Amino acid sequence: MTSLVKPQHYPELFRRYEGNPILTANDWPYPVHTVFNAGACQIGSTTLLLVRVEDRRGHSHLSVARSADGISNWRIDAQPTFPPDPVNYAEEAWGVEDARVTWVADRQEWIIAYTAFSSIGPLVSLASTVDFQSFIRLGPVMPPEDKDAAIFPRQFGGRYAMIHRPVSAGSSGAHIWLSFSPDLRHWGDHHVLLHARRGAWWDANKIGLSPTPLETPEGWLLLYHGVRHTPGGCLYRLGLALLDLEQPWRVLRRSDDWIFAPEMPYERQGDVNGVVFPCGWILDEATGMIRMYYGGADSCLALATGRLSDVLDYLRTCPAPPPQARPGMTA
Ligand code: BMA
Repeated sequence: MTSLVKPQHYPELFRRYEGNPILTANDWPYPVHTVFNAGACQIGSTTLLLVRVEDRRGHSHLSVARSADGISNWRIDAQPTFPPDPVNYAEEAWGVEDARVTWVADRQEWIIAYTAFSSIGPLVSLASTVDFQSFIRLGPVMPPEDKDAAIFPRQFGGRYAMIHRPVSAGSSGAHIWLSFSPDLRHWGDHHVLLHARRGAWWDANKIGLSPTPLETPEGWLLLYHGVRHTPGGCLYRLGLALLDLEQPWRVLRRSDDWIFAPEMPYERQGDVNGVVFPCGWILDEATGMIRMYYGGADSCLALATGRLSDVLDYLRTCPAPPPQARPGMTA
């Protein structure tokens, strides 16, 4: 299978690493079916990925991979780092998936938002860690169906903020929501942050956050996925938005176009064809380069890099959406 013809006239904000995929099941020290959709963070000179690993039952766990350059020579934990614990946490009966990792400075710990796949649907759970060896579960924080969650690294007006994506039966779409909490356990002030568009749009009907929001001088940078249903199956593509730094419920910009989409064979063909799914990205402050780690076709892990200044330049050309509802108001 060959890759798509590369469009000439669109900006290439994120360039694929030519050695992709960077990690596959064959790299794992124990038998696994697939590895994909990794959260990512930088700890000193080490890049750490919290990788979703699926076994042959179809259940997922999370495992840590570490690298000095963020590209190669990954050191992978010999055992699952964060296996599901269905005995104590029934909501993890069918596995844990798609971690987003945030350093929360006022707590001096990492908060991991992940999907717990319960027997009545996926929901959002949180856990904390300081070393990615031992973890404290905070338990489920959103009922099913809800996923694609991440915590902001700092508080707003004395409250933590979380982006997530609830789905309700019979709804007119699955939208990205923002909620607040005084303690990371009790969440409220729910309101819609970004609506899925309708009709022919690439991000019609179903959207969700991709990596953890990234703080930039111009606002919180969001990368989100839109799911397009086609006769040939779903297409998961990525778009951008920018939120106000102090009032993150205010959407300053949103791209009309998708900026990254399945093109290469390892993105177009796998367990789920046509999927690019980042859960982590890392900004290198010294070079201004972002490393985006993404799952390809639910079957491997890949890397693409982009310059933050190019992304922000591009967003400045994107439309400012109409004003959103404020916290305390539902949409
Ligand atoms: C989404 C999530 C992702 C997955 C994607 C494509 O709903 O479950 O983990 O990569 O579907 O299958």
